[in-house]
Amino acid sequence: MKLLVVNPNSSVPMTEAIATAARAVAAPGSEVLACHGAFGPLSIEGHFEEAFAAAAVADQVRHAPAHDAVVIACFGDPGLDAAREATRAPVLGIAEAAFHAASMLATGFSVVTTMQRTCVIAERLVLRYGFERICRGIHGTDIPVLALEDCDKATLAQIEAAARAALASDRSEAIVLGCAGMAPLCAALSQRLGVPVIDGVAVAVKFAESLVALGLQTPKRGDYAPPLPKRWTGWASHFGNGPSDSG
Ligand code: 5HY
Repeated sequence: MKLLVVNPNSSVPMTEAIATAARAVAAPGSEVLACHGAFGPLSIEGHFEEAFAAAAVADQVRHAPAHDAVVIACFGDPGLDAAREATRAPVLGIAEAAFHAASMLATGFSVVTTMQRTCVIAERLVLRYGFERICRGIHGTDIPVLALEDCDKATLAQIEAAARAALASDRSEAIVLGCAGMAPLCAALSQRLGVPVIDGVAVAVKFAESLVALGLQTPKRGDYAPPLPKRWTGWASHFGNGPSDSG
């Protein structure tokens, strides 16, 4: 199968790290096609940036080569619904996948993420996906997303400490990593913490493989029907059908 892994931010090093994490767990028959947004911020740490990231995801999926499934590798799951309109392949966001995995392992989990200001994005996803009864806490570390590109021992120690504090204060038994850029740290954190530490990139890859193996696809009717044909204008004119208007 061909698995399209989209990094919604435009960081090349982070895209490479995400691709490595995906390939580390992908089945022998799975080819990982990694890409990143053709435009937008180098990292996504707020609502304004996420708006452009969602458009970048939709752009990548709409114009992607043939694929069997899509993983959106950013913890805000930006553009998830738009991507599901744009393809019949299953589309998984790493936050949604990670929450589901945590719910199969523990009665309660905590999220440890990057900037405090992004916690509200995770809080809204917990409510959207229906995990408010078992997500017992969401904790920011104020570690910038791009600081994870060359994560040093101090950063790893800071995330570990935040996870320990979350497990204790929330009375939870699993940790969800709240950033795709944390994927390379998952194994070390799992070993240090002694509880399930869930990286949404890896989980989304395996869930996607399962859906494809079961022949399950996104229904192209109703809520996820393809976008209606119409003319688009300006820089987004290439999304439209019919004579473009560059005005
Ligand atoms: C991510 N931002 O996974 C999120 C993390 C966050 O650029 N990739 C990003 O804090 O929302």
